[in-house]
Amino acid sequence: MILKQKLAAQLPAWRERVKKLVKESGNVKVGEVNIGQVYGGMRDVRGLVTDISYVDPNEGIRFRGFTIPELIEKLPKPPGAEMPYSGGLYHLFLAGEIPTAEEALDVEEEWKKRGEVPDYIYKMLQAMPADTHPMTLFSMAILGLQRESLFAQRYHEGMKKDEYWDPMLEDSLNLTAKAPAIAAYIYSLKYQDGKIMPGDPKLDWGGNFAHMMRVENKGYQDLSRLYFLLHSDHESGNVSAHTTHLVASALSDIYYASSAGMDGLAGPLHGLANQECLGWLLEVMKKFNGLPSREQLSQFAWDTLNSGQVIPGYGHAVLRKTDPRFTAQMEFGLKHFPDEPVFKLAALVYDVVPEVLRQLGKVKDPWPNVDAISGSLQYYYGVREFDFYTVMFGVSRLLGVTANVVWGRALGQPIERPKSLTTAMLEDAAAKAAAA
Ligand code: CMX
Repeated sequence: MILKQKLAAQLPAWRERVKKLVKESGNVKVGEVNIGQVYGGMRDVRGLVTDISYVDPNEGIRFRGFTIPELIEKLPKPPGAEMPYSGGLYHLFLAGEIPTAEEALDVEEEWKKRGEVPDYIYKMLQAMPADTHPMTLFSMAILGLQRESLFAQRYHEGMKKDEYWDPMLEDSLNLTAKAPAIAAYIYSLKYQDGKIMPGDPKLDWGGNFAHMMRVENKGYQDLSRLYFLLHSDHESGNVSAHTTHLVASALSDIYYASSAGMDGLAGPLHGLANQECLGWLLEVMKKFNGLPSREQLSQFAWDTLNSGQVIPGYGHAVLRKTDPRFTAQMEFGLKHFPDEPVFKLAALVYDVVPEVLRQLGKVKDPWPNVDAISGSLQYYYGVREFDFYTVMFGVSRLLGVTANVVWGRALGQPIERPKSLTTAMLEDAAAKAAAA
């Protein structure tokens, strides 16, 4: 496979680079940690490394140095499509460079070969109670595949540390290949007739997801490709990426690690915000029997805040400007269905809610994040069961977390184990600082 050869060719130089950095400059400080950060969710503590993406607080995400508009322009696209192959994005994540069409198709073809979901996974999902959350089913399906892990098998047989990345990449390709079919089946099981929709071998990974969801529409194929690009990676400190990295650092395989990552994604302050968000928009529509005025919407937002809830889809731990992932989706909606009422409401919320959050005084980022609008685009294409939305986020996020874990293994990253302190120790440190 081209991707594997490209990765293997880079590794010796990368390993040397990291070894030299740590050996010669291991004592150089890159930041300090204060008591506020220890008790405050480690915000802005510089303790992780990834070369796959970087989130600038004012600019937003860059994947391997490229902004979202640059990627949409430069990555190869299926014939006639507006949005790029996800296989090309995965190549970029892993090999570090924009692929040719041939290289993007190399990944797409691998995914096709590896995409069949074993029957026991379907049976396991069918056995669950009907009210099980789709994210629980998704995480279970990933964990259920663990018995297939080549990494686990080869580790037990004995392999050199330098080789770890290879079965990790194999596992990652096998898992990401199956993820769209698993997600579409969960949708069928929960909201359709429970039948397995076979994939279309003529379609790419993103387009095939749309097909397996039974939304036979070129617009939805492109939305799926865009969605999978936008949600894939957001550097390594977010809950899903960090959890996956942490679990994998114990040399747990990709199935254990990314299933745990998906459990973090299922939290309402993280990926589940996209389902909360559409729920909130629909509540507004219901209360005002359609689009509200600006004043009505502002009052509704205040009512939400006064009842102790957050405005889902707004705010971010790192970003301090409108999330470019929001902007890309907004542009897609404006181009394809500017007059759709729920989309129009999402746009109106963007006009009204930042000012409300600013007035609240404590929110560091009053701007929308990726989740503020994604549901309204799905809604337009008829995918309206919003507790499914985080599963699509999960399919996409697997691209980022698996690529990171492969690189983590390739560079020999060790088991992660930060140090804890007691509150009394922190009080002691505070008293000493005050006395000095
Ligand atoms: N609505 C109401 N209050 C908000 C808020 C929002 N959208 N965003 C932040 N705040 C509040 C926080 O709850 C916090 O209040 P307390 O001091 O009373 O606890 C205060 O403002 C300061 O928070 P912050 O430093 O600005 O934000 P954090 O880094 O702590 O949290 C996030 C970031 C995303 C969890 C938060 O903005 C939030 O809860 N947003 C709504 C949920 C959401 O959209 N999550 C999705 C994020 C993207 C993703 O991961 O998918």
